Amino acid sequence: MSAFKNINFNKLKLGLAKTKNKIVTQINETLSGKAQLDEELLEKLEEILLGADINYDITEKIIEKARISMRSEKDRSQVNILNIVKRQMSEILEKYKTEPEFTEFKKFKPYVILIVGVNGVGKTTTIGKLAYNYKQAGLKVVIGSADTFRAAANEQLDIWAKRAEVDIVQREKGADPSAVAFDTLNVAKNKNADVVLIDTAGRLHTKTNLMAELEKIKRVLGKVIPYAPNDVYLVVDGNTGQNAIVQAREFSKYTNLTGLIITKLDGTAKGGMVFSICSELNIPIRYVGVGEAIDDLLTFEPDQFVNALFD
Ligand SMILES: Nc1nc2c(ncn2[C@@H]2O[C@H](COP(=O)(O)OP(=O)(O)OP(=O)(O)O)[C@@H](O)[C@H]2O)c(=O)[nH]1
Ligand SMILES: [Mg+2]
Repeated sequence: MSAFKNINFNKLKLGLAKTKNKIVTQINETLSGKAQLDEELLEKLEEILLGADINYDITEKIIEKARISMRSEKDRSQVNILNIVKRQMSEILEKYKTEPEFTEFKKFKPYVILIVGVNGVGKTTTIGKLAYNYKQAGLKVVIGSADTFRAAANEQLDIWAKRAEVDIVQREKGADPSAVAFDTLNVAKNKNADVVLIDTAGRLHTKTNLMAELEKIKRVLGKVIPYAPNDVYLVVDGNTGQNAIVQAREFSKYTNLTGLIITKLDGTAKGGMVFSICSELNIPIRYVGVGEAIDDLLTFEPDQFVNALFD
């Protein structure tokens, strides 16, 4: 759920350039010169889709649909084949179409979002970007720095808070992350804040003690504000491809994930993983990161995403 929409088609298109190149350009090259769709072409299509980190099931679905229309449709032209693929890809993302919006968000003051994920995926950067967007939407934001593990974590988040012009709550390195979460909610209540964003240390989903720490942070948030957190977003790195699904499943065992944020799509040709995630997980993708700048976080819109790939 969100109180802002950051939609920028051109930015998305640019951000997806590598993935687009991998999928669409290859498809176009394969199709060009071929007057008609045949089995050989279908096999090539299959290879391309699998190579772009689109999982086997989805690839098969797309190919099967293409095969059916190859038999039934008169129009076997390149444009039509591309349209079939595009339609299939849109359908996969379709289930994310409905999103409860602003009114829900406004019921909670503050609205509390906990950000989790493995090391280096872009959690802190994403918090900076989210804070900026919420602030731009006219909301009062407080960030909590519950990454007390990494030496430079406080400084890094502090820089983002200054950029976004929002308040931040920190403690010394080595402090209990739950204590920071506790402080942050109290500060937010006192300041009558609208949104709280809590950063956490990167943790490997295989380390049970670190995962248990997340449960504790969540528990403590609920002690200060019974409904908190409203959202727990898992940040995954677009470069990890299908491994993001493993991460999501592991984190889900410890905490109820309400959304995914996929970062660094600008640096990868594996953007096809978005389709795999949609088909394999029941967790909606909320935002995608397409760069390191403060306005490089975009609201995930299924139609836009497919259009940006094929535009
Ligand atoms: N190109 C690109 N880089 C990104 C994006 N999001 C984050 N990064 C970069 O990824 C690197 C790691 O980002 P952080 O925000 O520090 O990641 P983190 O998850 O907080 O890392 P830990 O706290 O150490 O677990 C930084 O260099 C960011 O600039 C993105 O959408 N695109
Ligand atoms: Mg961090």
